[in-house]
Amino acid sequence: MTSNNDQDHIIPLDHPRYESLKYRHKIIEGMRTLIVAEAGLIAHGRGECFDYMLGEKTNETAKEAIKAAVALLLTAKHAIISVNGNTAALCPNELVELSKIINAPLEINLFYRKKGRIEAIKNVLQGAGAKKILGLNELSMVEIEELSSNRRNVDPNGIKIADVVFVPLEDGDRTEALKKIGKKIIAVDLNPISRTSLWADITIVDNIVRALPEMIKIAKKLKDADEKELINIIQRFDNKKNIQLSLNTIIKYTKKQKKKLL
Ligand code: PTJ
Repeated sequence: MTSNNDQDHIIPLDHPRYESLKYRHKIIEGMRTLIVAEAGLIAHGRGECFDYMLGEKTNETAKEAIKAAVALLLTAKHAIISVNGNTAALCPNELVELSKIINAPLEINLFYRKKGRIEAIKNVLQGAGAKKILGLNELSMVEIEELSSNRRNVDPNGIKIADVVFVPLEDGDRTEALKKIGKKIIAVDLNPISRTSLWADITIVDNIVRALPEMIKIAKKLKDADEKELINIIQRFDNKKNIQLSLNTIIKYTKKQKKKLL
């Protein structure tokens, strides 16, 4: 049995690591079509390593963070979903679906601004049904002075005015800069001790390919909840404690694997 999702790389459907290989090849294919930066392959590999140590499952700790993240997005005045190459290549449909449910626009914001990448990402998001995408018009961009990377160029109607910014698969600098100018940050990062994870207000330690469907499920449930309930969920959440629990998951999983060798 073989899959036909990638013409050059035939992954047998009964391969024990089929899912992982499928996403790996989406990233490779994304790089060929300019959606993903070359460095995105390395970032993905780093993520895979942490996912292994987490048992490749969305655990209860991540689910708690997801619930708080959705509550924060639903209570925001101007929530924005920041889209980079890896996320667009891995889960364009889920980005668009979440954006519609929580009524938060998608803004393309890249670290590596190679020519043609914004267009390629725009096309994949539009193909997934996105109607409005921010971050497309380079001439109308404004700068976030606290940030020196390319990510400083943001849409005046998007990240610039947002109170809550959702940043899946992020590099540390921007999270720190956005926090300094008073934004609330929600991150998805498989590395619980990355700078982004430590700086964010809510860190979802999970693979984006599992976290987004779970966020969509919870958003559908919480969409009509009253504000008091949502605020309660946000106030009960403690990000530092949640990160500690994620680290415990890694320790427990590693110990379990160690025991198997005894
Ligand atoms: O598309 P661009 O130009 O905006 O660039 C995007 C990348 C990802 C290349 C850029 O932001 C980057 O270099 O990021 P870093 O500093 O490598 O950080 C990426 C983080 O995402 C790391 O902590 C990884 O562990 C984590 N990560 C990688 N893949 C996944 C992930 N987290 C969740 N789900 C994943 N699938």
